[in-house]
Amino acid sequence: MNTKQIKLVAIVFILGLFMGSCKNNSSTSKSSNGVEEIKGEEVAVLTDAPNVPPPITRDYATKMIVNLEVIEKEMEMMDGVKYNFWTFGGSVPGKFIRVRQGDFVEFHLKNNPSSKLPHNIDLHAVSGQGGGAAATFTAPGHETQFSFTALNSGLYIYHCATAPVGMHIANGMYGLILVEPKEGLPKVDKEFYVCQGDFYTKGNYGESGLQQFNMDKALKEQPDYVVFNGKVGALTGDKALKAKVGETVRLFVGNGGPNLVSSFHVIGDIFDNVYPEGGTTLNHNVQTTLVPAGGSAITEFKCDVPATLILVDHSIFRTFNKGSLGMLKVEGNEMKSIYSGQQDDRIYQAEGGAQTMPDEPVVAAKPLTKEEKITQGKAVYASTCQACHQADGKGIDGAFPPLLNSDYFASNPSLVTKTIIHGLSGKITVNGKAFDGVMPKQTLSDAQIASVATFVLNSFGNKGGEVSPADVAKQRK
Ligand code: HEC
Ligand SMILES: [Cu+2]
Repeated sequence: MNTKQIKLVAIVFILGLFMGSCKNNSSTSKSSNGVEEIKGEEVAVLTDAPNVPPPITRDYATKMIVNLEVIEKEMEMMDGVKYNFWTFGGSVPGKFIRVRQGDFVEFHLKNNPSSKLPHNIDLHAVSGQGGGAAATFTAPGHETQFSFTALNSGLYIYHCATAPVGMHIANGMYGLILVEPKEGLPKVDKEFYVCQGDFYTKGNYGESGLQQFNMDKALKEQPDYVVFNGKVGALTGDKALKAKVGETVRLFVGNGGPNLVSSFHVIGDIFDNVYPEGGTTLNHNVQTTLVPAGGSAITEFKCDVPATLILVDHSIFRTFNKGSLGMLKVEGNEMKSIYSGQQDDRIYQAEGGAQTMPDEPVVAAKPLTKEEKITQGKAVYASTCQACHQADGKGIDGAFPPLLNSDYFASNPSLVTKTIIHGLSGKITVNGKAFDGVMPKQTLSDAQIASVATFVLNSFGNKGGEVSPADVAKQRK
């Protein structure tokens, strides 16, 4: 062969390779712009938090029909505190949507006829104008439709983007959409949906009744409430998440904002895996992961030992004073080699005596009814007393006496307020069991003490009774 012939053979060979690769492409059913061929159609299963739709097992792209309804409705922000929420699907956060990468999503946004305002939706999973916002501007009693291909896998926030955008988000208009990668996510035993949000009300944290949105506090980014899944206590007590020792748990964590960035942390375990910001990168052995406003994270961990794991925003005043506290109860056999439990406890009193909390300004307020006191008292109990006396009032043997059916104050209810005001130490006997601990005096306002005492007297099987702020003031002397 001469050089001309060699060149010709080479060109033919390269052309052949090129055409072969084109053939390959068409045989995996991809069109020229990388969009997969769509087979069949499905109506997407949507779930309310903390539930997540089942994993997708399809190995092909389909047409996914999503029906989402906006509903404006009054719900509780905390026991006894009402708020007019605007929702995607009737709860906060909005319904969880799960599709597969490559799916062609036909999105229907409905706005319930009872709504007062128009709404729309911006899905961060959408490549297109406003994430769908412009196409879905929906008046009350209307339905709009648009479609998109889920090009990128990941965990995405969606939210309302109708002006004033901040206010629509602040009223609860956000949720998560998961675009599963084509090969799916690794299998785990439990999946949960947890979404943080900050709320701004006319009254301060815990002030009962129907609370209005407060634009001033929203502009200053000073929320009264920071909560998981739309309510203080949405994930505590009998609503706590549950898992068993040895199980693997995946949390789809979102942050609707509107303002705060979350330092998401689970007290009592370590994230084995984190997909930071809901993307594809995999990080390991993480204690606290940042979840931006309008962003997400996927965290995974194995439940190694029985414990009540506490989900928090580690900007910790938010957790103990504004509501961002959830629980995951892990049940099963103890593994003393991993975690021993307490091995010793003795009295240690540093110089200066019992610990106290800094003074808190006393807020003048109208007198509360007994029911209102019990409601407010329950909140004070949860943030102040529960850590020691436990949610069920049973206390902890040998350390914290029970308030449940306590015979210590049964014949003298004023001992409850006295104990809270002045603290208590030395040997006491409660329901036949001896205690010799120290209860620090609680620096609460007269009104707060009256409420929490009334709550204790009327809860945990105790005999009832009522305490007024004036009674507390008298006892302080
Ligand atoms: C830091 C832990 C701690 C906190 C917080 C705490 N207590 Fe106590 N409490 C104790 C201990 C310890 C005792 C027993 C003291 C002793 O042995 O003399 C006690 C005793 C009591 C008693 C009398 C004994 C009984 O069981 O009837 C009452 C009533 C009581 N606490 C109510 C409260 C209330 C209400 C709050 C919240 C406002 C509260 N405590 C917060 C640790 C705590
Ligand atoms: Cu809206």
